[in-house]
Amino acid sequence: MAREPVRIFDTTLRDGLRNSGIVLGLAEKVRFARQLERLGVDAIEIGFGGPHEIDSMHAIAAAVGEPIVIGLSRVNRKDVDRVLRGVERARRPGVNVFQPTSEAFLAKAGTCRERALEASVRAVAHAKRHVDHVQFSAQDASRSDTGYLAELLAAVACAGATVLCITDTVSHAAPAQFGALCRELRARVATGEGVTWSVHCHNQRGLAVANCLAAVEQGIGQVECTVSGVGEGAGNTPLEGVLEALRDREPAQARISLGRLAETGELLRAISRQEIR
Ligand SMILES: [Mn+2]
Repeated sequence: MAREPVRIFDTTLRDGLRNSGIVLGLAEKVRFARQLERLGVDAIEIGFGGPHEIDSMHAIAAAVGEPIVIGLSRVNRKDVDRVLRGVERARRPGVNVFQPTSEAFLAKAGTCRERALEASVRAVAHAKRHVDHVQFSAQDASRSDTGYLAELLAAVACAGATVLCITDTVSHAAPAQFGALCRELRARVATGEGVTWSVHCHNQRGLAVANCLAAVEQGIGQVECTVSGVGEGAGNTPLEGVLEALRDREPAQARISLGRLAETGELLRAISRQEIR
């Protein structure tokens, strides 16, 4: 059976801008989103619906045609509604609902496993009433209890999530361990047809691309990344590195225009108000 091409989810305009020192104005964000579409990415995450973002989210959503346009949301209903408004002008809108799942992050968020599971299911079900494409991301998944993760991911899939994302938020994972986590979760969580698994890694230890490759080898179908790996600290998984690592899996790159890769990085450098490392 032919393998599906790995989907590329670009979060330069959301996670890439967060605490990275890079500032883009509205016109620059729209220009960059259009370039991502020309490049051929499958999904573009554009913001979290904050008050200073809503105008740019509307403008980007209206400017993009083919890629799924995604807003990031916490699990509370008010946030989901705000993000839904942010992406409402997109031809293919989507919501990415995230919930911390490790003990450390649950405690920091003042919640517990049971309440987090209930809130996640409610948020996914609510988003699903408005858009088809609903992703759920388990934040700090690589430091979370695997049994709890499996239970939570099964519950949100049942509530309508179409993408399940395993994250390495604090750059805790190493490739063998991360690949094993992906394998175990895929084995334990029964998902229906049409559910895609995704990974979102950070690069503090320089392992983001290696972790993503280990995940893809376990059948993960989507990788989240940023152009030039921009992001907080050492940044996110660099798009360029992912494409290089997946080069031998032919269909993975079929939709990405490699000729446009360098010009995409150059455009980001040109429109950023701060030098990119
Ligand atoms: Mn992140």
